[in-house]
Amino acid sequence: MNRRQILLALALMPVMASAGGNHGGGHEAMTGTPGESAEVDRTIEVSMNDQMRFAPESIRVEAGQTVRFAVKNTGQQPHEMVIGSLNELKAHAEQMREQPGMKHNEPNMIRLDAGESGEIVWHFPSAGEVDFACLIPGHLEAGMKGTIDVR
Ligand SMILES: [Cu+2]
Repeated sequence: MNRRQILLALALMPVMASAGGNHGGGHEAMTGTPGESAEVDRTIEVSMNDQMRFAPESIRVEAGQTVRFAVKNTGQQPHEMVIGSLNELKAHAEQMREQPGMKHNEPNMIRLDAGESGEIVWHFPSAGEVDFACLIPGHLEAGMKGTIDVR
Protein backbone atom coordinates (compact mmCIF):
# COMPACT_ATOMS: atom_id res chain seq x y z
CA MET A 1 0.00 0.00 0.00
CA ASN A 2 1.19 3.49 -0.64
CA ARG A 3 0.80 6.21 1.95
CA ARG A 4 -2.51 7.44 0.56
CA GLN A 5 -4.08 3.99 0.63
CA ILE A 6 -2.99 3.55 4.21
CA LEU A 7 -4.52 6.89 5.13
CA LEU A 8 -7.77 5.92 3.41
CA ALA A 9 -7.86 2.58 5.17
CA LEU A 10 -7.32 4.22 8.53
CA ALA A 11 -9.89 6.90 7.82
CA LEU A 12 -12.54 4.36 6.88
CA MET A 13 -12.19 2.08 9.88
CA PRO A 14 -13.96 4.24 12.46
CA VAL A 15 -16.76 4.96 10.01
CA MET A 16 -17.44 1.27 9.69
CA ALA A 17 -17.19 0.84 13.44
CA SER A 18 -19.88 3.46 13.99
CA ALA A 19 -22.15 2.33 11.17
CA GLY A 20 -24.86 1.74 13.77
CA GLY A 21 -25.85 5.35 13.52
CA ASN A 22 -24.24 7.29 16.31
CA HIS A 23 -20.93 8.69 15.33
CA GLY A 24 -18.96 9.36 18.43
CA GLY A 25 -15.51 10.89 18.16
CA GLY A 26 -12.34 9.06 17.36
CA HIS A 27 -12.30 9.48 13.62
CA GLU A 28 -10.31 12.71 13.69
CA ALA A 29 -6.96 11.00 13.98
CA MET A 30 -5.76 11.54 10.43
CA THR A 31 -7.40 14.87 9.77
CA GLY A 32 -6.67 16.72 12.98
CA THR A 33 -8.02 17.15 16.47
CA PRO A 34 -10.26 19.65 18.22
CA GLY A 35 -8.26 22.78 18.96
CA GLU A 36 -8.06 24.99 22.04
CA SER A 37 -9.25 28.57 21.69
CA ALA A 38 -6.21 29.74 23.64
CA GLU A 39 -3.89 28.18 21.06
CA VAL A 40 -5.37 29.62 17.87
CA ASP A 41 -2.65 30.68 15.42
CA ARG A 42 -4.92 32.24 12.84
CA THR A 43 -8.54 32.82 11.91
CA ILE A 44 -9.91 31.95 8.50
CA GLU A 45 -13.31 33.26 7.44
CA VAL A 46 -15.49 30.86 5.52
CA SER A 47 -18.92 31.59 4.10
CA MET A 48 -21.55 29.11 2.97
CA ASN A 49 -24.30 29.88 0.48
CA ASP A 50 -27.38 28.48 -1.25
CA GLN A 51 -25.42 27.93 -4.45
CA MET A 52 -24.00 25.00 -2.44
CA ARG A 53 -20.54 26.49 -2.24
CA PHE A 54 -18.04 27.39 0.43
CA ALA A 55 -15.94 30.51 -0.01
CA PRO A 56 -13.04 29.94 -0.09
CA GLU A 57 -13.21 26.37 -1.35
CA SER A 58 -9.52 25.84 -0.99
CA ILE A 59 -7.57 26.73 2.13
CA ARG A 60 -3.92 26.37 3.00
CA VAL A 61 -2.59 26.01 6.53
CA GLU A 62 0.74 25.16 8.09
CA ALA A 63 1.24 21.80 9.76
CA GLY A 64 1.11 22.29 13.52
CA GLN A 65 -1.28 25.23 13.36
CA THR A 66 -4.50 25.60 15.27
CA VAL A 67 -7.04 27.43 13.14
CA ARG A 68 -10.26 29.16 14.05
CA PHE A 69 -12.72 28.88 11.18
CA ALA A 70 -15.14 31.79 11.49
CA VAL A 71 -18.07 30.40 9.54
CA LYS A 72 -21.08 32.35 8.28
CA ASN A 73 -24.16 31.08 6.51
CA THR A 74 -25.06 33.77 3.98
CA GLY A 75 -27.88 31.68 2.51
CA GLN A 76 -31.55 31.21 3.31
CA GLN A 77 -31.32 27.54 4.22
CA PRO A 78 -29.30 25.65 6.84
CA HIS A 79 -25.74 24.67 5.98
CA GLU A 80 -22.91 23.04 7.85
CA MET A 81 -19.17 22.79 7.66
CA VAL A 82 -17.76 19.40 8.66
CA ILE A 83 -14.01 18.71 8.61
CA GLY A 84 -12.74 15.22 7.75
CA SER A 85 -11.53 13.04 4.92
CA LEU A 86 -13.76 13.04 1.85
CA ASN A 87 -14.47 9.30 2.19
CA GLU A 88 -15.50 9.71 5.78
CA LEU A 89 -17.61 12.74 4.93
CA LYS A 90 -19.40 10.83 2.17
CA ALA A 91 -20.08 7.90 4.50
CA HIS A 92 -21.36 10.33 7.09
CA ALA A 93 -23.61 12.04 4.54
CA GLU A 94 -25.04 8.62 3.75
CA GLN A 95 -25.85 8.08 7.42
CA MET A 96 -27.49 11.50 7.55
CA ARG A 97 -29.76 10.54 4.67
CA GLU A 98 -30.79 7.30 6.31
CA GLN A 99 -31.32 8.78 9.74
CA PRO A 100 -32.22 12.46 9.39
CA GLY A 101 -32.85 12.77 13.14
CA MET A 102 -29.47 11.44 14.20
CA LYS A 103 -27.39 13.30 16.71
CA HIS A 104 -25.06 15.39 14.69
CA ASN A 105 -22.92 17.72 16.70
CA GLU A 106 -19.19 17.28 17.14
CA PRO A 107 -16.09 19.47 17.50
CA ASN A 108 -15.21 19.01 13.82
CA MET A 109 -18.43 20.61 12.62
CA ILE A 110 -20.75 23.57 12.87
CA ARG A 111 -24.32 23.67 11.66
CA LEU A 112 -25.80 27.11 11.00
CA ASP A 113 -29.26 28.33 10.12
CA ALA A 114 -29.81 31.19 7.65
CA GLY A 115 -27.70 34.21 8.53
CA GLU A 116 -26.04 32.59 11.55
CA SER A 117 -22.33 32.65 12.37
CA GLY A 118 -20.24 30.20 14.38
CA GLU A 119 -16.81 28.71 14.60
CA ILE A 120 -14.74 25.55 14.56
CA VAL A 121 -11.34 25.51 16.27
CA TRP A 122 -9.25 22.76 14.75
CA HIS A 123 -5.66 21.63 15.12
CA PHE A 124 -3.77 20.29 12.08
CA PRO A 125 -0.84 18.26 13.43
CA SER A 126 0.68 17.06 10.18
CA ALA A 127 0.93 17.72 6.47
CA GLY A 128 -1.65 16.28 4.13
CA GLU A 129 -4.95 17.02 2.52
CA VAL A 130 -8.01 17.46 4.69
CA ASP A 131 -11.50 17.93 3.30
CA PHE A 132 -14.60 19.70 4.47
CA ALA A 133 -18.18 19.51 3.30
CA CYS A 134 -21.79 20.28 4.07
CA LEU A 135 -23.53 17.02 4.96
CA ILE A 136 -27.11 18.21 4.73
CA PRO A 137 -28.74 15.78 2.28
CA GLY A 138 -28.08 16.83 -1.31
CA HIS A 139 -25.52 19.52 -0.54
CA LEU A 140 -22.27 17.54 -0.76
CA GLU A 141 -23.68 15.85 -3.86
CA ALA A 142 -24.25 19.31 -5.36
CA GLY A 143 -20.58 20.12 -4.83
CA MET A 144 -20.64 21.72 -1.39
CA LYS A 145 -17.13 20.79 -0.34
CA GLY A 146 -13.63 22.14 -0.13
CA THR A 147 -10.08 21.18 0.69
CA ILE A 148 -7.51 22.22 3.27
CA ASP A 149 -3.95 21.80 2.11
CA VAL A 150 -1.82 21.27 5.22
CA ARG A 151 1.90 21.85 4.60
CU1 LIG B 1 -25.20 23.11 2.70
